[in-house]
Amino acid sequence: LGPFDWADPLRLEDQLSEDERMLRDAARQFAQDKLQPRVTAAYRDALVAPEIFTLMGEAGLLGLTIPEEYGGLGAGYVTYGLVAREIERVDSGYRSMMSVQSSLVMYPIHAYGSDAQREKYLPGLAAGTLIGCFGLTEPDAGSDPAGMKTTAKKTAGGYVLNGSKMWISNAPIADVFVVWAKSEAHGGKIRGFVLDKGMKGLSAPKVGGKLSLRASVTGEIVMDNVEVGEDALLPGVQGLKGPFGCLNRARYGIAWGVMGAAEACWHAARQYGLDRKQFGKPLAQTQLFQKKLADMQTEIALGTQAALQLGRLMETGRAAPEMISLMKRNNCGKALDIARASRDMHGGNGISEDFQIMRHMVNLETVNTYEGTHDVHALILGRAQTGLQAFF
Ligand code: TGC
Ligand code: FAD
Repeated sequence: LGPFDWADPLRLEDQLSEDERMLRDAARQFAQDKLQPRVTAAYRDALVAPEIFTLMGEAGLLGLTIPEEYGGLGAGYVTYGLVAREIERVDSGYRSMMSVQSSLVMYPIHAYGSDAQREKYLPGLAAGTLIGCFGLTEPDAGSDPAGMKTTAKKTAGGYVLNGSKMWISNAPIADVFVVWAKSEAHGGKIRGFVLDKGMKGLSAPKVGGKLSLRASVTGEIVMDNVEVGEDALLPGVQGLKGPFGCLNRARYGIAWGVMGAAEACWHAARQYGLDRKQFGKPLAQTQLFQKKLADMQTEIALGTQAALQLGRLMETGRAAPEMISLMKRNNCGKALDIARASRDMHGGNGISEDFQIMRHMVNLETVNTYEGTHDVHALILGRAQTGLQAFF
C-alpha cells in the first residue's frame, strides 16, 4: 500500500495529463493572483467588473473547449472542469461569469451558429472584449422553460422579438445576448437568436437586492419589438434541445466548480480547527470536529473523482444528460452542506467576510438553484429510472 495524502485522498492528481495539470496550475495562479485580492470588496459592494472578462480572456480561460481558430484553446472537458474548480475556489460568481461566456454563449454560437456568426462573435468573446449572456429563464418560466412567453414573429427581412427574461447573469454589461424565443414561422418551436447591445427596444436592467452571488451582476432582458435580420437566427438547432445542449456543458462545469468552493471551506475549517484552542486543546482534537472534516474529505474526494469520470465520458462522446444531472445535483448539494458545516465550525468568525466561508455558503444557495434546481434534477433522474415523469 502507498502513502495517504489527506488533501488528495484518491490521487486525482495522478489521473491528470501533464497538459491538464499545467492549465489547471495556470488557472489557480490567475485565480489567486487576480481574483482573490479583489473578491471581498467586490462581493460586499456588489461591484460590477467588466474588466474581469478581459483578464480572463488574456489568461486564455474563455471558451477553453472552442477550437483555436476562433480564439479558444481546443482543450478537453476535464481541463474545463479543472479550471472551473480553481475559479470557484475563489468565488462562485466569478465562475458563473466564465461559464456563461464559455458554455452558454460561445458554445451555442460555435455549435449552432453560421460561419458569419462564429467569425463575428467568437474571437471577441474569447478575448473578453465582448461580454455575453444567455436568456432562457422568464418571470413565469423557470424550471419549466417550455412555458416561455417570448416570441419571434417573422417580418420581411427577419424577425421581431417580444418578451422578457429574468435572472440573467452578465446581462446588464453584455454586448452579445443569446436569447431563446418561440418562433411562429417555425411552428412555435423554440429558436435561438443572437442580439447586439444597443438594438432598438432591447434593454437589460440590473436585478437589485441580491444577497447571493454578489460579485456577478444579474439582470433582466427586456425585448420590446426588437427587430433583427435573418442573420440573428442560430440556424443549427430548434427546440428545447438547443438551450439544453448548452446547459449540459455549463452544468458539468458547475459539478467541478462547486468542488472548488467546497475545498476552500474544508481547508479553512481544518486550519481553523488546528489554530483555535478551546477547553485547553485545539478544536481539531475533538471527535465532533474530526468527524465533520472526515465527511468533507469523503464527499469532496468522491465528487471530484466522479466529475473526472464524467469529463472523460464527455471527451469520448459517451456522457448522457442524466449523468450530468446526477453530478450537478449531488456536488451542489454536498458543497452547500460542507459550506454550512464550515461556517458553523468557524463559530462567530464564520459570519465575518474576512473568513470567506459565509460568502461561499450564500453563493452556493444560488448555484444549487440555477441551471436546474436540486429537486428538478431529482425529477430528471426519477424519470430516467421509472419511465414516469413527475413534473406535472
Ligand atoms: P423534455 O420533454 O424533457 O425535453 C424537451 C426536449 O429537450 C431535449 N432535452 C435535452 N437535450 C439535450 N440535453 C438535455 N439535457 C436535454 N433535456 C431535454 C429532449 O430530448 C426533448 O427534445 P425533442 O427533440 O424530443 O423535443 O422537456 P420538459 O419540458 O419536460 O423539461 C423538463 C426539465 C425539467 C427536464 C427541463 O425543463 C429542465 O431541465 N428545467 C430546468 C431549467 C434550467 O436548467 N434552466 C437553466 C436556465 S440557464 C441558467 O440557469 C444559467 S445560470 C449560469 C451561471 O450564471 O453560471
Ligand atoms: P421555480 O421554477 O419557480 O422553482 C421554485 C421551487 O419549486 C424550486 O424549489 C423548484 O425545485 C420547485 N419546483 C419547480 N417545479 C417543480 C416540480 N415540477 N415538482 C417539484 N418541485 C418543483 N437563467 C438564465 O436563463 N440565464 C442565466 O444566466 C441565469 N442566471 C441566474 C443567476 C442567478 C443569480 C439566479 C438566482 C438565477 C439565474 N437563472 C438564469 C435562473 C435560474 O436558472 C432559475 O432561477 C432556476 O432555473 C429556477 O427557476 P425559478 O427561479 O423560476 O424557480
